[in-house]
Amino acid sequence: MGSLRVFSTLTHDARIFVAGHKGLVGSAIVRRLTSYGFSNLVLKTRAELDLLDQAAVRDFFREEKIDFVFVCAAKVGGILHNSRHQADFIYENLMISANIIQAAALYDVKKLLYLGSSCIYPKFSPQPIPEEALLSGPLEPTNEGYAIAKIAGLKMCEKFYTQYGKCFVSVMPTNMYGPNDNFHPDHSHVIPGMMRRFHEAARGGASSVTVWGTGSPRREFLYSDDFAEAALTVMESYNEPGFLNVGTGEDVTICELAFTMAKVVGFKGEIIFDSSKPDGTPRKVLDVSKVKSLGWEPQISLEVGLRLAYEWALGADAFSLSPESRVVQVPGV
Ligand code: GFB
Repeated sequence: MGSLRVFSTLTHDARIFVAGHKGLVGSAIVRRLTSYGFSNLVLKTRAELDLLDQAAVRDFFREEKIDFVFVCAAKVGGILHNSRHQADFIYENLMISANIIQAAALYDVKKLLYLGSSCIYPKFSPQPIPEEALLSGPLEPTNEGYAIAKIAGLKMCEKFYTQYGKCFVSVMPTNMYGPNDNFHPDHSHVIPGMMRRFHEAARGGASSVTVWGTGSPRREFLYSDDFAEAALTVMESYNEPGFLNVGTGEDVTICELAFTMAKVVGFKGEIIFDSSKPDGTPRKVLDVSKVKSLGWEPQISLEVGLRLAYEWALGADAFSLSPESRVVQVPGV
């Protein structure tokens, strides 16, 4: 028995491809679709379908007769990894986006949902950031490669919508966290990276733990299950060539995040801020009024979400594996 919610765009017999289903975002969408009783999901590992291979992606769409696509596959990483591998980030994300969007158009996908990211807005955008701020100023240099590729994907969807009438729409999620995140100490985003560091400090009885940057940047965080519900809402009822921001509309400083993390993980020592590490963009909280007007609201507070993510990480042994074995290549935004 699935949860109760009436769907009209997504039909229960539809073939739904979730690209990147093993990652943070894709796995949350699969959990949510499954809980609503959608069983005709098409899921492919990287070994089964290389999204960088245009011919393989075209063959896949021709053979599988896909109705709906959630594009959660992307090469992603936290601030340090992103800034040091910009060639890989621009190339892989351009290829993944172009291959999927073009093949979906060619083989008559009914609707496609593409994921951008709040970090692709200009570095100094008005706060909260409205959708109109896209391409209105210079980008944050630490993730310019990633941002250019994601902007291209978003614009491809818009242009395929206007030129060919393809219902390809996008969402612009804020920083997300949750199960199946990447807990690598250096490659990860701030929540899993910090969680790992605090966990190891607490378990090892360390007197202090180091947090990157000055602690003053502000970030907005959304639990992946809340995002998944928003993604289904947008897939159901947003039909315009464009995109919608998805976030909580509220942010905290990295310093506040660190104190909440200490509470969740049970770390009682000193927190040291290492200002030799990059801060990144000073602030990027989203204006979420448009997505909220579709009837969606986030349900999970930051502290509750951090507890859920920590429970998941402990249960999945996410901290005890060697860092290299935890590197996930296609985990969503
Ligand atoms: O999640 P994060 O790496 O990405 O967060 P961005 C970076 C912020 O957290 C910076 C601080 O201010 C860091 O100084 N920070 C503190 C840490 N401790 C840590 C830690 O242990 N690990 C990490 N990673 N940061 C990303 C983009 O920007 O936003 C990506 O680079 C992506 O492209 C993502 O799209 C959503 O929010 O700065």
